[in-house]
Amino acid sequence: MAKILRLAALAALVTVIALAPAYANDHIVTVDVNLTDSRGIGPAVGTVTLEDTRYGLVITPNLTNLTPGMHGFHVHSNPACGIGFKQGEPVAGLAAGGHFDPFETGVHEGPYGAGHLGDLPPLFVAEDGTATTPVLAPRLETGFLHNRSLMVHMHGDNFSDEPAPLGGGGPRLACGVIGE
Ligand SMILES: [Cu+2]
Ligand SMILES: [Zn+2]
Repeated sequence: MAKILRLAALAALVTVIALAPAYANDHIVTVDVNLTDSRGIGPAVGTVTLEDTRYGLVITPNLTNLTPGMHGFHVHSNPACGIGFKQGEPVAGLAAGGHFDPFETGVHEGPYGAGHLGDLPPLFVAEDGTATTPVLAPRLETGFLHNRSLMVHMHGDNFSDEPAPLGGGGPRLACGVIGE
């Protein structure tokens, strides 16, 4: 009897080990990121990986050549990073559209709020211009994100539309299209 129980426990353990890595590995998406300015898409600055976990989407940057400090970081609606035009003038990254908002909330409340689903925790860039600190977006998963884009803004993000709209991130600094 004890032997059967031990075998059953072993079988359960083997099953858990076999399934766990499959869940993680099947849901990793790598995004190539480039600088963006009013002339269009600029030099490559690295990659960001998106990974589903039981806690939500883990977003891990491996970026260089950014300006130090905190940067607004969001999923935007369109799979594009080029310029758009506002009052006849070219604007960096405008082709990406607005913050990903499938439920049409129209409000910027950050990753823990009830507004834009694409609101992420800010991206931290070290003094040497690299970003390697992962962030967690608890409401997101990779299945929602195909054919969207990932955007890094020039300034930070206060998770509010006040005093500045969309967290105050301002100009679009770097961007990557989220593919398969
Ligand atoms: Cu944004
Ligand atoms: Zn937003």
